[in-house]
Amino acid sequence: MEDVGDIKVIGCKRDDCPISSGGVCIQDFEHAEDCDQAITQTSKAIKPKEEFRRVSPGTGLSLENLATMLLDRDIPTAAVIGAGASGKTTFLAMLFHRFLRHSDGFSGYRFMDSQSFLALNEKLHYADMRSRSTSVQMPRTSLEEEPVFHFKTKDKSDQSYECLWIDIPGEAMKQGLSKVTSAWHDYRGLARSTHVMLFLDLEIVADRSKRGPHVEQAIDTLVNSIQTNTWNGKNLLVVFSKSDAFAKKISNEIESIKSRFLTRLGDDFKAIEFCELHSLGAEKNAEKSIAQVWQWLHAAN
Ligand SMILES: Nc1nc2c(ncn2[C@@H]2O[C@H](COP(=O)(O)OP(=O)(O)O)[C@@H](O)[C@H]2O)c(=O)[nH]1
Ligand SMILES: [Mg+2]
Repeated sequence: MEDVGDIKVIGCKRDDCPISSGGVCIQDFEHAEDCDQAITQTSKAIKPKEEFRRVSPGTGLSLENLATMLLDRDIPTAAVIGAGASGKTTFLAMLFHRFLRHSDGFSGYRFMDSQSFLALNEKLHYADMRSRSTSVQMPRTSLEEEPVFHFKTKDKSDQSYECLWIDIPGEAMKQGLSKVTSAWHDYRGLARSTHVMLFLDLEIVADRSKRGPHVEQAIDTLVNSIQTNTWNGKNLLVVFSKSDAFAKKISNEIESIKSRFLTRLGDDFKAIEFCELHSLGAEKNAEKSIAQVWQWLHAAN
């Protein structure tokens, strides 16, 4: 159906009708444009522009903000999941920081804009402090908040890419072990996500006694999410996090975890990719993994 735009009453054919001077229709039509005496003007339909539904920058976007943004356009939306302290929030803060600091580009992309600048800046502050000391921790991502972060970047040929990130609290992994569908529905952001980025903590993977249960728990969570239709058919990126400190000695273990994922989940997800990354430590090895994450997120699906 064609959008005809707004019909506005600008006067009345009857001289005694007060509508022209801001009064009500003399024939008592609630909608004066329905009166056959009304003189109307049709304004041109306004097509919502990008600015039209812009949400204002501030702290992390709410899920309502997210819903608003998605009304206008499809934006790839990545749910970041993983056990508590696996490095999810630090990753988001450092990702933002790297783009911001390298204004001429980082891993082939330039930072353009964010509508959740302040929240990431605040997280970054903790991440920065943490990288210099061992006593400061990132503020815990609480169960109540499921903050969404917005990024806009451009590549060398000026093509722009928008994306959204949902920082899912670590508790979701524990609750995800439950096969109760309603437990999943508490995480509303998951239902809106197009991509799932699972963090596997290499600090734990490096520990022989913890490795097996950690990986199995993550796989079980994903299996349950598929059975409850939470993430079915989505693109999965398995991230081995904190690779600055823990990756080198355990490359064989990482390979066997990859096969385990493909065997258990290969048929259930549209695609599974793997990536090693670190948010703290030297930056020079980070570019390749960020480029991979960006390509994974922005590939045509
Ligand atoms: N060595 C190292 N430590 C990290 C890295 N990313 C996060 N951490 C640390 O891991 C802890 C948990 O990080 P956080 O981002 O809060 O985890 P979340 O619970 O998954 O959001 C913090 O003490 C971080 O400083 C990393 O890339 N390398
Ligand atoms: Mg967190």
